[in-house]
Amino acid sequence: MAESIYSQGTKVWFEDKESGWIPGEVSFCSLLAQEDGTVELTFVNQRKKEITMKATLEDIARNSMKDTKQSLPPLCNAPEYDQVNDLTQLPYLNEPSILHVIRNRYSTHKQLYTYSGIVLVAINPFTEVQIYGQDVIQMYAGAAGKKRDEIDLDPHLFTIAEEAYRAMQRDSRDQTIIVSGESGAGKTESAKYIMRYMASMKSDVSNLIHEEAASSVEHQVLATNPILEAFGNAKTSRNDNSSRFGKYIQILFDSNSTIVGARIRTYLLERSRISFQQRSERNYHIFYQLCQGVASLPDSERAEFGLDGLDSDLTDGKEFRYLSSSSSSFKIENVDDAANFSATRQALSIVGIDSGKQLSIFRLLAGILHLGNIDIQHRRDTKDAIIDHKSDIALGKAMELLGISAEDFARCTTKKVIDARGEKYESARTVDQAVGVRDGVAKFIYDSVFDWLVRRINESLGEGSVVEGEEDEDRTYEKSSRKGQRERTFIAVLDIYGFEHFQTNSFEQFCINYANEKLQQQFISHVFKLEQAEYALESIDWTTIDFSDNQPCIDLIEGRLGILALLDEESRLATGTDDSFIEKLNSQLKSPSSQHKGIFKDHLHGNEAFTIAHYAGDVSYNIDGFLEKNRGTVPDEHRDLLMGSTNAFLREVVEVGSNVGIDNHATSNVHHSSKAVSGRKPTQCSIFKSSLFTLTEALKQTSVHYIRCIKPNEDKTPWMFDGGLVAAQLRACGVLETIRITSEGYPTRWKYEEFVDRYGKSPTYR
Ligand code: AOV
Ligand code: MG
Repeated sequence: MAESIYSQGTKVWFEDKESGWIPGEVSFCSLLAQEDGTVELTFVNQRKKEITMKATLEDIARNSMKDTKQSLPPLCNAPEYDQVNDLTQLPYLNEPSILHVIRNRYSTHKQLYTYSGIVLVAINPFTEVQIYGQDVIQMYAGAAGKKRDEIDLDPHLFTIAEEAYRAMQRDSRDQTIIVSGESGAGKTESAKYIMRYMASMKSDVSNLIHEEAASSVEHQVLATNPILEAFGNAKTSRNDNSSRFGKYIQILFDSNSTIVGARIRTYLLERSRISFQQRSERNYHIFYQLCQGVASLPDSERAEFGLDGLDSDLTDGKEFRYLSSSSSSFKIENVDDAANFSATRQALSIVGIDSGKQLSIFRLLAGILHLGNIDIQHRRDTKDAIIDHKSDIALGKAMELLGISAEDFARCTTKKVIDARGEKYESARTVDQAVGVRDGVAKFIYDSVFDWLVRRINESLGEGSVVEGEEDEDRTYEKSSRKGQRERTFIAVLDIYGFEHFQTNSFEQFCINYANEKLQQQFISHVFKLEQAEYALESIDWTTIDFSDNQPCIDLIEGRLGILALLDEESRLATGTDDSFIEKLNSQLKSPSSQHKGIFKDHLHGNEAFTIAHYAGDVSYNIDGFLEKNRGTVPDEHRDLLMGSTNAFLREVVEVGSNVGIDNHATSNVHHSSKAVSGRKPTQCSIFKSSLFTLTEALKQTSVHYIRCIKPNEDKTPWMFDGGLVAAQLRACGVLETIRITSEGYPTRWKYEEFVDRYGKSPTYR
C-alpha cells in the first residue's frame, strides 16, 4: 500500500516560504526499490521547483525519513474534499490539507465553522454575519435529536449548543462548553451567542413585551453579559473588548429543561489595569461609561462625584491619572460609552440592582478615580513620601466619596507602622512605595466591587443565595434537597482569557497561560481517552501510541517545589523581592539534574526574566512586580480604614473582598483549610490555583464540548485568511495536536467500502 500512496501524479503539498503551502505532485517515482531498499521520488511544485528524495518503504509509510528526520511532502486530498464539514473525514489528515479546507470554507464560501471531530473550529469574520437570528436558532433547534450528519445544516455554534442541550436532557448530566482561542479570536462573542441560543430556543426573548422581558429569567441571564463586560472588559492592543477575567457561567435548567437561573464564577480579574495601561489600551469600560454618561445621573450625585464641572471638556476622563496613562485612547471607534452606560444600568436593574445601589457603585468608582489623582511628593532632600492632606483636592474628594478621613489616609499611606517585638513605631515610605500603596487600595476596592457584583448576581439568579461557607457549590447543590426542587442540571459555558504572548509578559500572562495549560491538559486527556475507546471498539492494539502531554509544564508551575510554591514562599517573606525570587527560581529549577530541564529556561538577558516552554510556545516572563502583584493585599492599616469607613456600601463590598476565596473565586477545601490553619492572607496565585483546581474538578463532573476560536488575521480585516497565523493557532489550541495524536495511531480512517473503492481497482485520483 505504501508505494501506491506516492506514485506518479500523486498530489502533494509543498512547504513554501511565501504562502505557507502550495500544491505540487510526484513527477517521478521509481517503480522498484533499489538495492539499498530505497525508492527514488521526485516532486515538482506549482513554481516548477523540483526535489528528489530517497526513501525506504517504511519511511514512506511513516511519512518521515528515519535518517534525516525529514518529512516527505504531505498528501493532498481530492478536490471533492475541499469543503468537508468535518476535518476528520479527510482521508489525509495533515496540516496543509486542514488549512486548505478551512481557508476554502472561510474565504471563498464565508463559512465560519468547521468540525474537527468533537471540536468546532470557529474563525472570526470580523464583520457582522446574519447567521445568529431567531430564524436560524429555530432551524437548529428544529433539528433536535438528529445527528450532525443526518441534518443538512452547516456546522454552527448552535449545533454544539443543541448537542449539549440534548445530551443534558438525554443523560440528565451537566454539560460544559469550553470556548478557547487567543485574544480577539471571538470567544466572548461565541459564548454570548450560545447563551442567547439557550435563552431563546424555546421562546423568542426579543418578542416578549417590555415588562415580561425585564422579569424573565432568560433576560436576567442575558443581562449578566453587559454587566460583566462593562466591569471586566477593556480595550487592549489586541482586542477592543478584551475580557480581563475568566468566566464560568452555569445556566440552570429544571426537569422540564426550562431555564431557571444561572450561576457565575469568575477567575482572577486583571488588577494592574486599574492604575496603569499600556499604550493604546484603556482601563475598564465602566470608567469611561461613567464619565461620558455622568449627565444622566441625578444632579446631587453629579456634583458629589466630581466627574465634571472642573473643566468643561474633562468629562471624558482625560484629567484622571488612572484613565490617561495611555494617551490618545479614550474613545474606541464605533463604541458609544454614554449609550453603553445606560445599557449597563438597565442590565443592572434587570438583575435586581436598583438605581440606589447603582449610585453607590458609581460613588466608589468615582472615589477610585480621585484616589489616583492624589499627589504624592517627596520631602525635601529625602525620598520620604508626603501628601499634603490639607490642600490636596483629589485626596479630599476621594476620601469624601469613600467615607474615610483624609488625614488618616495620608498618614497611613506615607508612613508604615513597624511592630518590633511588641513596640510599634512609624517609618517613612518612599514615594514609590506610597504610590504603590495608594494604587493597591484602588485595585483592592475595584476588585472587591467586581466580586460583590458577581456575588449579587448569583444571589438573584442562582435561586437563592449561596450559603456562606458552602464548600463546593456544585456537589452541595446536587445532594441537598434545599427548596425541595432537585433535578436541576446545567449547561455551562467557559470563556476565559486565551493564551497570551506579548512583547513583555508579566504576572498576569503567567497566570493566564497557566490556566490555559490546565485546560489543554484536560483537553488532551479527553481526546486521548476517546481515541483509546475507539481503538478498543475496533479491537486494535493501541498500546504503542505515545502522545506528548503537558504534565511536565504543569508540574513545573504547580508542583511541590514549583514556581507557584517558590513565588508564595518569597511573597510571604518580608524581605522577599522580585530579585530574590528569580534567584531562587534559577537556583532551584535550573540545575542540570532538575526534572524541569528543558521546560524552565533561564533568560538570556540576566536576571530579569524567566522562560517557560509552554505547549503553545516559549514565553518569557518579566519578573518586575511579580511579588507585589502576587501579594495583592493592602496594608492592615488601610484595610482597617476601609472597614471603618462611614460609607456603608464600601464596608459591605470590602467585606466580600476580604473573603475572597469563599464562593466566587475558589470554593475548594484546600483553600479554606489553609486559610483557617495558618491565618495567612491568601496570595493571588494561591487563590487562582485553587480556583483552577475547583474548575477542573467541576469539569470532570460534566460532559464537555469544545469550541476553538481562531483569529484569521492580525488587522481584524473581514474574510482575510493568514495561513501561517491560523496554523500557529490550530497548533496552540490543540487541534493539530489532536490530529497528531490521531495520526500517531492510525492516521487514515477509511470505511471498508471506501478502501476497496480506492485501492481495489485502478485508482481514479492520485
Ligand atoms: P475574545 O473573547 O476571544 O478575546 P471577542 O469575542 O471579544 O474575542 O471578539 C473580538 C471581536 O471580534 C469582537 O469584538 C467582534 O468585533 C469580532 N467578532 C468575534 N466573533 C464574531 C462573530 N461571530 N461575528 C462578528 N464579529 C465577531 V480576549 O477576551 O481578548 O481573549 O481576553
Ligand atoms: Mg473575551
